[in-house]
Amino acid sequence: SSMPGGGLKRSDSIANMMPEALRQTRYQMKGCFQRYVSKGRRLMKNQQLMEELERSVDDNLEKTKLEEGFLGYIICSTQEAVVLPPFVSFAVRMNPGIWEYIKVHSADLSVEQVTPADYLKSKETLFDEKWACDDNSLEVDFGALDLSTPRLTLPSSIGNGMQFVSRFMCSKLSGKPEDMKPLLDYLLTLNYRGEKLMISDTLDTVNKLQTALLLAEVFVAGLQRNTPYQKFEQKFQEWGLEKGWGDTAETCRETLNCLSEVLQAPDPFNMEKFFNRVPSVFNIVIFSIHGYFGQEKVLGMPDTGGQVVYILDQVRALEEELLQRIKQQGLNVTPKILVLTRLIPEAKGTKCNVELEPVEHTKHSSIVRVPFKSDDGKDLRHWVSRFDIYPYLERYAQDSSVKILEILEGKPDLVIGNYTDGNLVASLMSSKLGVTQGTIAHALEKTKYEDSDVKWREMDQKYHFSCQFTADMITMNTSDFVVASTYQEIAGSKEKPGQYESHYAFTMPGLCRYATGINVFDPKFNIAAPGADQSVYFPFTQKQKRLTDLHPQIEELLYSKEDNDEHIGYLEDRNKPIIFSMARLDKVKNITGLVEWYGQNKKLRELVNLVIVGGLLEPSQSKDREEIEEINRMHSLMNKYLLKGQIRWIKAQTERVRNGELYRCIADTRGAFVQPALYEAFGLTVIEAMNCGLPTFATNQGGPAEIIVDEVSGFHINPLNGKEASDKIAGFFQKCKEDPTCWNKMSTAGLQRIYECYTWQIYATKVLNMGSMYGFWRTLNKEERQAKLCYLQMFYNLQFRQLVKTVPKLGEQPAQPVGSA
Ligand code: UDP
Ligand code: LCN
Repeated sequence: SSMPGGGLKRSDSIANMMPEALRQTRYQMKGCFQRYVSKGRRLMKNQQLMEELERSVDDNLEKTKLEEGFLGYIICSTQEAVVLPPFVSFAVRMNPGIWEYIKVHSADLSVEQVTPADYLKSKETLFDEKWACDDNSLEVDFGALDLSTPRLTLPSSIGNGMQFVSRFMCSKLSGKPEDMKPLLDYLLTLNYRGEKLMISDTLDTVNKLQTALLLAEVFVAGLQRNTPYQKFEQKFQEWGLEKGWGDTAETCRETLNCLSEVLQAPDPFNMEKFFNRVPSVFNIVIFSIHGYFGQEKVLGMPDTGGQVVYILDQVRALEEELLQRIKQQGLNVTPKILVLTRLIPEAKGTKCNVELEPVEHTKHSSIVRVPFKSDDGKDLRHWVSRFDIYPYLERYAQDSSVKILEILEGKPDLVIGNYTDGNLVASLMSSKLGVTQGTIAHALEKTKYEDSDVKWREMDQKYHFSCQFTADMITMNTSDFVVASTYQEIAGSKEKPGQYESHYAFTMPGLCRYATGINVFDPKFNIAAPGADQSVYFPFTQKQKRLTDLHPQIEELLYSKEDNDEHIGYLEDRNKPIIFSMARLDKVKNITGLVEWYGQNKKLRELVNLVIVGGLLEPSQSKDREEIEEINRMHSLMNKYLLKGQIRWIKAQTERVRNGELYRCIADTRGAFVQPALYEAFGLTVIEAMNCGLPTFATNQGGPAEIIVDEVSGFHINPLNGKEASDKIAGFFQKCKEDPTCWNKMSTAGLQRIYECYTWQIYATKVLNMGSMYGFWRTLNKEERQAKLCYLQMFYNLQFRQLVKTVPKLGEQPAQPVGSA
């Protein structure tokens, strides 16, 4: 049985089993290790290790034996190895989240298990030897401060934090009645603007509380189920019970019973159920700082993509869920959700220069924009790339706090950050105000660029990863809970480490070594997948809701013959189904890859047309370096494969309502959506397409691999194997031609998958439950938490602030975008 986050039990550790395995194939292994060390010092990745293992054996039978044996398995599970002759150190990952570091002597094949820090030191030697050897280089170990935080142990449980927190709470509170004291103390703090909720100060012992609960439960059980709370409010007050138990006799009875059960002998089910009802969250602040954040004309602006869509939908869903809960709690309270972003005076036709804007389709939620300030106290006028934003954040945290306290007339109950900048500001605010904090990071930049940690110096001028990764470490460790969209975002897959997991132990030579950064077995990690706005993305079959007014425009967009500023290319044969893709024209989105696959696949070209929405159409129109390259590539592919007549390329479309209808019009052609990204953190477009009933082919690299069950609710495609991917698509359309029910089946199965797992309603329920559960959880280890916050505060001050000084303040002039990766 392995222990989480690295250490294995001595008896079955790799280091323990390896010598025997090495002995069995000693001769071949010596050859293999000789190869590893022959090129001198270097960092080797998994693929290289495998290749050289293979090359070191001539005999095919021996080769198979070796690869299928235990050693082959270890090397296959090694993410990377540091070669410092005569030693080779391996970072082995046998299972998601579980790492072991071993050092092998290449000549005598002796094996030693080493700590993550020792492994990192060898790695640093390759990049900055002096710093690696310095005993007093900065080493940070956030894990050292989590002495009593329980950990999950099974990789399969990662991302189910809440469920485990509920169990841990039970064991912590079990036993003598005094052990329940923390829960009582917590309930005594509940209030709305000073007005007590649930229990009054008279119930100051667990015993008194239990008695009151019993009396009240017996009483409400005798009433008509739907008797309104007001009818027996008086009675409750006599027992020391305040508002918040429920709106009717029946809901009150359930809540009372739940707490009675918990107090008698806590069990995770009742614990969770009780906390899902506790009135503790009314006001929420969500940070999404870097612009452009707005409700119209912002998509397609630099650094603006899924995050904006996600937050607007999230706010609507959270507000709806809050209203429903408040009603059920029998309270007359108006919840508020504020989305805090940056005010940009030079707004380029967007509303990003407007201070306060209500969120559409909500009653009580608004966007609040607070400007960045320059050193002389003036408002910063221009957009600043998310990579250059660090110098403005601390001041922003102060200014936005003032604004928030003013609007809410008090503290929020929950703050949620998005992306590095939003999370950092959320951390500063939650530490200062003592508020529960959740973090969300749709994309952690560290994993997007290979070796961006050890090679940080090379990239720092352009990307300022020294600031970004430091900030990410601070926020992940400050936060009470983390909301991830998928399992792979946290802990990857069997083959590939997750985004958070890659922050477990890493080093930035010359800057800081993270002996433990963040451990994915921490119960703070939770999966709550977003959905798509179902009023915009609904099935093509819902005829009465279809936006037929938009059909002439969409008809023009898809089928007119002439090129113009909006689109180029045309579709000769209207009778063919359309395969459709829509994304920002970034390299990772791999839209040009799809165009090339299509160009090269004769069969696919016979069967379907291709429609692309994304980017701008001419290189001269774009400022983004990466986008310019992709635009040029689109043109050259269209020429090379003579695609005109079969492809339509439409520039980025910013109207989501029309986009919804566009997906449905594609479904009318009995087409499909294709998401070919080299890597996709989540993939909102996949969810949108499936909601419209469009069969979907999506990358197997990242989130979509989890959203879609291959061949059941859609298809996985391997973006690194275009031939295989395009054959798979062609195969489906060929089959549909022979048996049209095939298409309908896939369409329906996709929708079913969405309704079961990917709706905003499911999301909102989960996130509000987190706010409530972790709000209590954070009170249980106060001293330890406090100690960790002190450590983090020191790190912020001594490290982060210094790094920020290296970032030029670019916001005073119109910026040249770095290229949004
Ligand atoms: N989108 C859009 N117009 C475009 C390209 C994308 O409206 O031209 C929307 C798309 O519908 C989706 C979001 O932008 O809601 C992109 O989210 P996704 O997760 O697919 O990618 P991201 O841009 O966040 O990496
Ligand atoms: C989240 C996204 O979805 C991307 O579109 C952004 O580029 C990234 O965050 C940074 O805002």
